[in-house]
Amino acid sequence: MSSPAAAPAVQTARHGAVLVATLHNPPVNALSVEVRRGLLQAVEQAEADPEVRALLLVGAGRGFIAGADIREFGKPPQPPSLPDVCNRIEACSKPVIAAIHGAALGGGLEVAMAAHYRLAMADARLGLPEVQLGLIPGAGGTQRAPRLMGLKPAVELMLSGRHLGAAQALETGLVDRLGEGGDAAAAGLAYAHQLLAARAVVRRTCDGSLADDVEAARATLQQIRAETATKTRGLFSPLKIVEAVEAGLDLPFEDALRHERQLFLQCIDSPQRAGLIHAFFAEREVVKAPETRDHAPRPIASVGVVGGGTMGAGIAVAVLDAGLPVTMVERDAQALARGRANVEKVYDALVAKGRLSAQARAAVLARFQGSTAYADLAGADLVIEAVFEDIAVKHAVFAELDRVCKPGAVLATNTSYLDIDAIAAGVSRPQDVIGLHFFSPANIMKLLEIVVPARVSPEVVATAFDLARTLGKVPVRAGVCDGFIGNRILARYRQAADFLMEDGASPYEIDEAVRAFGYPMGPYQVSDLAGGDIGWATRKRRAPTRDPRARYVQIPDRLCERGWFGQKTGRGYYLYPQGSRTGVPDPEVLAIIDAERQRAGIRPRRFTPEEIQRRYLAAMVNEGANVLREGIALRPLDIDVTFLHGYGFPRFRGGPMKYADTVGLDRVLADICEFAQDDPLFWQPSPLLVELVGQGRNFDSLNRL
Ligand code: 3H9
Repeated sequence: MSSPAAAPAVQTARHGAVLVATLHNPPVNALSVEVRRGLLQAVEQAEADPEVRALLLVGAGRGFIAGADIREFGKPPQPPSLPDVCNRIEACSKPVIAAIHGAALGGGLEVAMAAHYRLAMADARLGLPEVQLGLIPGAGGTQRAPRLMGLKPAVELMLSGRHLGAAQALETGLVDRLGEGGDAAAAGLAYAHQLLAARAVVRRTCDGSLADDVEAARATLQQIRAETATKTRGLFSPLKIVEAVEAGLDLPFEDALRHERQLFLQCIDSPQRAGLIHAFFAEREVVKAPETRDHAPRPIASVGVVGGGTMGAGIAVAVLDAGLPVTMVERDAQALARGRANVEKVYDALVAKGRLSAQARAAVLARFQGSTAYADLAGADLVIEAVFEDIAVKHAVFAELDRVCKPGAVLATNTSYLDIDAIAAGVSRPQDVIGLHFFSPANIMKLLEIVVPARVSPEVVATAFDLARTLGKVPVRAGVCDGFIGNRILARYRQAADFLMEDGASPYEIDEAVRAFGYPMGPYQVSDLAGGDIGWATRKRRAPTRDPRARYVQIPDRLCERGWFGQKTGRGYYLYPQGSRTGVPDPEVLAIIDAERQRAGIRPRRFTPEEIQRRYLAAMVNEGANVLREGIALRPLDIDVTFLHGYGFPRFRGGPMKYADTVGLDRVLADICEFAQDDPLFWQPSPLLVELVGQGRNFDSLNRL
């Protein structure tokens, strides 16, 4: 069977003296090789046709151009390159006009900046977000943006990666005018005809100057470089952006472009680029769970929340923020008043900071209702339970929900550890029961583990993914086990950290090594922030089922027994003098650790930061492999996204499984085997890891379902 020839990616049509070149490369008009070729041909066609006096570039569909085709990075480059295309557009002897609607990002904005005139529609979003992918603008953006907007705003745009709206783009000089109506082609055509009528000349961005006062510009860049080095510690591409712009101060335009290209290629080769682009695609893959393909979600127009503690209130706020009504149920009037206060506190803080008007606060809270009667949840389409983590308490809540909720209502639990299959087994409608594991603070943290018990209907799973989209969360599908994906893996690497601590590294050295890897905080700082009592409760719960042969570090218990739970009690692993939020090392903690080492008969030894990182990550990756093998996570990328959005894993490393691929699975396995010499029970290599190494495969080979 022969397939019909693909429609050209750039289609041209004459409208009087204007040649309109329309990009057709759904979904986002990325600059694939066909689009690049099509753009070049359009310029040549405009040059060659004596009837054509101007060329108009527009995008079909949702937007202008979302940038280079990210899927091409890392593959052999195919001509023409984007810089060549942009230079050819700029060199065109007839005026070229870009009419922008929707996204004009990265290479898309670079195409527009190479055109001679730019018009933005009301919905336009313009930006140079390459930095978020570990790149710099590589098709003249570092040279043309400063010429249009001024040096400092252009560098700020490139370093932040943020998008500008149409009005802001006009204000900064990035575009020349705003288009009327909703049709970019029509508005662009009207503008082109006006320009022709006014005998507008070819106006090349490259002819402008990068900075009027070169020395002042150099000083500005020097200051930006210093600030960037501190702010983006460990990141490769931000300083390359500054370098590319600075080169433009001294070099002719063409040479500056060549320099920009070299820096761009250095970024392309960096593992950070690979990690960040992996994160970009992984975030878009996680939403495509199998159940979402064939099953329509149930409509969710009202939500109930059981429990008004930190989690319940945070979930209520997340739902209110998405524009839905919430009914909160608590066991008595006092608890309900606390729950309501927890919700109001969030909005009061926003009003105090000037981020929300008193009127908007009132409008949000008008959608919030409190009750002490389960019967008030009878109309809810979805109820999320966020009560105390105790299976008997959960069973009691679900029995009530089973009694009062309407048929077809989704019954969700926010448990972090408990067996959701058991919770589902306790009700008459297990097909409606699912886990929605929010992370604290639930209105801020993006991650939502969607925990899928055995008997839930696929439609309910699809509903959970749809809810995540409504709430602006990043959903990850997880299976039922103790801790699901995130907390189960966390428990393992926290143990590895505790072993390191008992064996000789101080908590401060461990935190520092973990920060040096790219985390914002180390595990002991996190423990102090979250409250040591949480982990203590978990350890007590697990004590009866703990393998008696397994090594158990008692240092955290010693701290908890003293009531040192972290920031909220003024001390934990660190001291927090006078309510300060940044801790200082505590000699008494070090003394407790010493005493524990003696009690356990351990002669402390030194660990380098690199040794600490190797053990910490090997424990994470090994448990990740087990989670995959057991089907708790669908793909390695689901684990990556979980850790990027819920556990502070450095984004530029792509996630733990991507990181393991970068290091090489054989090396990770060799580390685990080495560590197993001291503790073979803890460091049992995951059979999946062994299998992959044996087959010469990596985790990424499991990402394609
Ligand atoms: C660059 O331009 C380098 C140059 O300076 C120099 C070159 C020499 N390529 O996000 P969505 C896919 S670097 C390929 O869900 P939205 C995406 O994977 C680039 N594919 O939609 C998804 O696929 P699927 C600088 C891309 O409406 C589908 O499109 N540009 C690209 O929520 C829909 O995407 C950027 O960094 C791409 N460039 O958001 C912009 N972009 O359906 C990156 C998207 O199979 N893109 N896809 O899962 C975005 O920020 C958002 O996609 C956008 C739309 C805001 C455009």
